[in-house]
Parts: sequence; structure tokens; C-alpha cells
Amino acid sequence: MSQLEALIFDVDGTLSETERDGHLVAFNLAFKEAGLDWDWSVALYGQLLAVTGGKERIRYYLNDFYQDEHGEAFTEPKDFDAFVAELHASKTRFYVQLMENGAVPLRVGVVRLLQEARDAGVRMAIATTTTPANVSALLTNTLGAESIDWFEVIAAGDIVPAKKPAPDIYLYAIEKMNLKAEQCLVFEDSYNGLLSSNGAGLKTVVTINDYTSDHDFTGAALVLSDFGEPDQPMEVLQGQCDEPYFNLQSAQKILQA
Ligand code: XBP
Ligand code: MG
Repeated sequence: MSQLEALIFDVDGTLSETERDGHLVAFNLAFKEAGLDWDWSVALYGQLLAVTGGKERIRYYLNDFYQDEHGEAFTEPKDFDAFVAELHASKTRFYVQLMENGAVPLRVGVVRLLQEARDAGVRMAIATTTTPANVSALLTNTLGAESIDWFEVIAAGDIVPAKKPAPDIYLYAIEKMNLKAEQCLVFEDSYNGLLSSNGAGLKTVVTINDYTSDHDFTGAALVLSDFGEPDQPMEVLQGQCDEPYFNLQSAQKILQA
């Protein structure tokens, strides 16, 4: 039984629906700008999400999907690594622009839960596969630039070589905070995210979205539709939570279970 010391948040799909409304849109804009005839649909992107990391996802597309769509294999340019890196850098620029234009709001209950944790002095961190610039852009344009400092550690992108589902990003975050796994609770939205957090020995609450509602969440402490609000109760899909919306009391109960 442990006292709750910290909440650790995944970003994409958990804080915000950034996959469909941010990353996917930005990938397609980058492809267009590069003169490529690739246009990922919402459905194809759902399949591509099996691989985390934008650069890794581009490679996955070219290896496993390109030929079916184009009738022939992709001819790799001479410096393929640089090609992928440039395409990805362009995608990040488009993503940041989308955030600046206010394209993607935070999910239900997120602002309330963050505020509650701040008021109670519960520490917070982020553990994500996405590029650091994307995290800053999302936080700045939804909560204000000062919100970046609400998070003691922002573990993101290539900071660890092995991305989710490997546990490395969560192990990195708790080590930086000098905490034990049993003192922290994680929030995730996907199978790969849950594998990563559970792999690091962390109890995890999942809030699903359209891309992840059919994922296997065996091992999650709780699976919810979202965090809910007092006037917008959440749906509990797996596990037990007596409160109508997820709050610090719910978090503490999970750690003590
Ligand atoms: C989200 C991801 C990322 C983003 C793309 O992981 O899988 O790959 O889709 O980000 P998480 P980059 O839910 O852990 O945040 O293009 O910046 O890599
Ligand atoms: Mg996610």
C-alpha cells in the first residue's frame, strides 16, 4: 500500500485526440509539401498506430503498406535516413502550426484533474513517444506556456532509444523523479502504452478513444471512457470506480488496492 506521489501522463490520445486531429493531418501535409502522392486515411492511420514514433511509422508504412497501395515497392532514395528525418521534421512543423491554430482541445476532465493534482501538491510528469516540440505546442496552446512547468519531467521522443511498448520511457521518468513505481499512477490510452507502463511496474488507468476502444487492456487498473466531469459522468468499462468522474481520491484508491 503506497501513498500517491505522482501522476504520469501519456500525451497522444490521453490528454487530447492528437492522433487523428493533429498527427495524421500533419503527416499528410508534410507528404504533400514533399510532392509525395501519399495520403493516409483515418482508417489506415489506425493500422499504422501499431508502431509508435513518427519516423518509425513512416518506415512501417513504406515496408508494410506502400506496395499494396501503389502496386510496386517504394524506391528508397540514396540517403533514406535523411529522407525520413526531413519528412518527419516537416511533419513536426505542421503539427506545431496546427496546435498554434488551436486545432485540438484537451479531453474531458483533463484540465480538472491536472488542476486538482497541482492544488494537492501531487507531482506530475509526462511520458510520451512524440517529439518534445509537439508536447510543448499542445500544452502551450491549450493551458498556456506556464503549464510546461507543471510537469517535473517531460520524457519524450528519442530521449530513450526504445519507444513504447518498451518500458524505457516510464523507467526514465520515475528515475528522474526519484520515485518508486508503487508511488505513481499512469494514464494511457493504448495497448502499446499500457504494455510500456505495466512493463515498468506502474499501475495504469486507461481512457479509451476511437482508435483504441477495441484494444486489449488486460493489466489496466481501470478502463474509462474518459476522466468525466461532475456534470458529464464517465463510463467505467473495466475495473471499479465509485466516483462519477476520475479524481485524486480515485487515484489514491487504486494505489492502495
Ligand atoms: C504517440 C505516438 C507518436 C505520435 C507521433 O505516442 O505514437 O508516434 O503519433 O509523434 P504516445 P512523432 O501516445 O505515447 O504519446 O511524429 O513526434 O514521433
Ligand atoms: Mg497515447
